[in-house]
Amino acid sequence: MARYELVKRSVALITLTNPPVNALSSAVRHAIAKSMEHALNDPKVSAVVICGENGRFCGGADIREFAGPLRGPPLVPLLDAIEAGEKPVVAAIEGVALGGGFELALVCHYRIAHFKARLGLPEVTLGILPAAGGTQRLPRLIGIPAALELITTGRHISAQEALKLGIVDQVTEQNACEVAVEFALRAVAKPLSSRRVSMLTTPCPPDLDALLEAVTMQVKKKARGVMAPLACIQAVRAAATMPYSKGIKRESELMATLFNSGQARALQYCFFAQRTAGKWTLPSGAQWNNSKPREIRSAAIIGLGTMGRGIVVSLARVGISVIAVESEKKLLETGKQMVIGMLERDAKRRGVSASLNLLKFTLSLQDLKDVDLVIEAVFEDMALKKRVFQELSKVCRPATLLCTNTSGLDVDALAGVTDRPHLVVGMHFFSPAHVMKLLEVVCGPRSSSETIATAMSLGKRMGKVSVAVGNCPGFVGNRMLKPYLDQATFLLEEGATPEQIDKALEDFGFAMGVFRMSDLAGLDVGWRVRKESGLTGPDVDPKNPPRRRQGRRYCPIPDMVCEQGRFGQKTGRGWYMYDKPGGTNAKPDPLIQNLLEMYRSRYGIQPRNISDQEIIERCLFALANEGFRILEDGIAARPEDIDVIYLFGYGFPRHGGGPMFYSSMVGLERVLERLEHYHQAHPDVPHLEPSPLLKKLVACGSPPVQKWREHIKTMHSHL
Ligand code: 3H9
Repeated sequence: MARYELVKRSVALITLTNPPVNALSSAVRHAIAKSMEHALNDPKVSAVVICGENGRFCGGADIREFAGPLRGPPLVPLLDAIEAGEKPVVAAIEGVALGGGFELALVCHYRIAHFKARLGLPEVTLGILPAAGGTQRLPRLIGIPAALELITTGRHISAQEALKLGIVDQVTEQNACEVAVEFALRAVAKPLSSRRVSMLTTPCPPDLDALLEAVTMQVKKKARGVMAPLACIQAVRAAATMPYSKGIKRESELMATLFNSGQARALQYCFFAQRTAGKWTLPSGAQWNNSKPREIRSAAIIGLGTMGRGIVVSLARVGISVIAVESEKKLLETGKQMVIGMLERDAKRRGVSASLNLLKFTLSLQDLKDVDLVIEAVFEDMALKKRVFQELSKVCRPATLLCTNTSGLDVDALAGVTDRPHLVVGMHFFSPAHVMKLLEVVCGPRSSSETIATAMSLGKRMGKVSVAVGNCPGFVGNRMLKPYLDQATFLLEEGATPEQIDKALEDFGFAMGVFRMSDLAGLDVGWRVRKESGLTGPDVDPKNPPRRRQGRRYCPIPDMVCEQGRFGQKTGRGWYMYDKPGGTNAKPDPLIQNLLEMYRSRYGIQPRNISDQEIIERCLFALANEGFRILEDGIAARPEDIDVIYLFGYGFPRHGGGPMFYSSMVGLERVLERLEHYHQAHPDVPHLEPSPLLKKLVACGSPPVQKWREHIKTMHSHL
């Protein structure tokens, strides 16, 4: 777990060897302790260099070990001993120095970084704090404001920024390890006292309290209800006001409050879930590590609406040539100008040049005959999409992959109109597509493993978190959204207001409440879908009771809002009112209040006080209940995939872990009991009826999320 060798006759070179990121597992800590002891006691050794194998210094503590009891030497005394040693120790940082890895570098007396290295203390993103002295040493080294920013955000910085901040002593374009060895030899004669960061006095700004208060406000606003950043601020305060010996105790106390918290468990679950999600597998045995993706050099996008434009930008900025197609000259010109503007702004922000030379704009599908892949992003209309796919079949060379950016239509029905159903796959982007990280890759029953591998790998190349899902109406994300939205509107009928429901969800941690989110997305989209499915509009049988459709409860309030031309932010009116069309400042609208009151009196509904707890339970348990059904139906392979979709596509708070993990944290038994209770009160709402899988899991003793898969029949998997 660490290699020890003597180089240049007197330098002990300690190489961490724990692939893939040289995490500080108990075995690695043990090996470092032994190697350091050896180096300090060997009279031949005059200096030490610590580096990591395979060009990676260290990715920090081994997060997988957090779930069990602490084994091996604890990190704090180990690091303190390195710093206190009488021989100079140099960190040779290549790749990453993160978390405990960065803390290891901080106890070295000198730090040399390769110019491509990245450093940071991302513990806060895992619900904990840098508890191996990071909160005490970094402020002493670079001052309170800069340390606070890095510790409370978890931001990774480049070697160049680390040099500017005074974190590293030298940045090199050569082999950092070799440079560090030469550096160590020169350091032998120099005194070490000023190089021990824990011995430095923290440079303390005169307005410390005001600064900490301002950062606290910022953090509370940005990460509502999240504990770790607040604990980080307290630890940094200790660095400013206490000697190291006391500050490190405070750091440890704060860590103890966070370490076993539900938030830390959820955030660490998210870390692994995100990495698991890319590992798709099909019942045929084809999976992520045995299916080769095709290389995509050129792509075409059909449709330059909001989605199409975002997809063009996502492709062009990773170096893929894109042909963008529109049906009319005016639409093409508008789309072109917008794409160019977006790419230029994006390039300016990233300090690179805009890749405009990769773009071509055309009105003719004939221009697509040689592209490697097409993504259709036309209006959400099956007949139109089918026409486009038929055309593409005729025009594109037989090997071209045909992808559809639909948010819920049948991908297999589209595959069926082409001459290559095995090369058809869904790529469901989220709006705005160049910003949102999520991509649902929708696998039809005929999509080949190579096609799926290519779509997943293209998503990764575009910087997306890609999740493979099965083909059913709404796939995973939008299928689950329906019961969630339904509960919100039923709660309106029963006495709640949009602001009350949104506040409860935002206090829970959602980026946006359900009504603010709907206003942003546009209310007309769902209205059109409801009209097409015969739930509202002139085709509805007048004998149908107004609050029932297809034998179940139906809330017509969203239709009534749309009938008034209130389509959300874009029209300046929706569930809220806005200063102007396109405005974002949502204010409660008395007209919506009136509409709700009139509606309730018309149907004789006595409004009641609804608690925030009921709002959360009904919305979130209905959401998770559909997630259980999705698992049963084989539309998602694992609960982690569902959670990742909700974290990256629907603003579910990371410290809640996602709807499925949240259910397990609340306790499956409790979720089952509450769903039974609400279903009894609302028997005409099938989404509240507990799913068989939930019942089965409870009957099996509520196993942890990672074990649910063992209880799901995969016979009818759609993946
Ligand atoms: C800490 O240090 C606490 C301290 O303050 C001490 C307190 C006392 N542990 O991301 P990748 C796995 S907290 C265990 O796909 P990349 C990862 O799951 C820690 N496993 O690669 C994956 O496994 P698999 C603070 C880890 O190149 C594989 O390695 N440190 C760890 O895209 C490859 O990972 C952090 O928060 C770990 N620490 O990105 C850094 N790290 O192959 C967390 C990774 O089975 N790590 N794995 O799916 C990262 O941010 C990225 O992994 C990194 C590489 C940037 C390093």
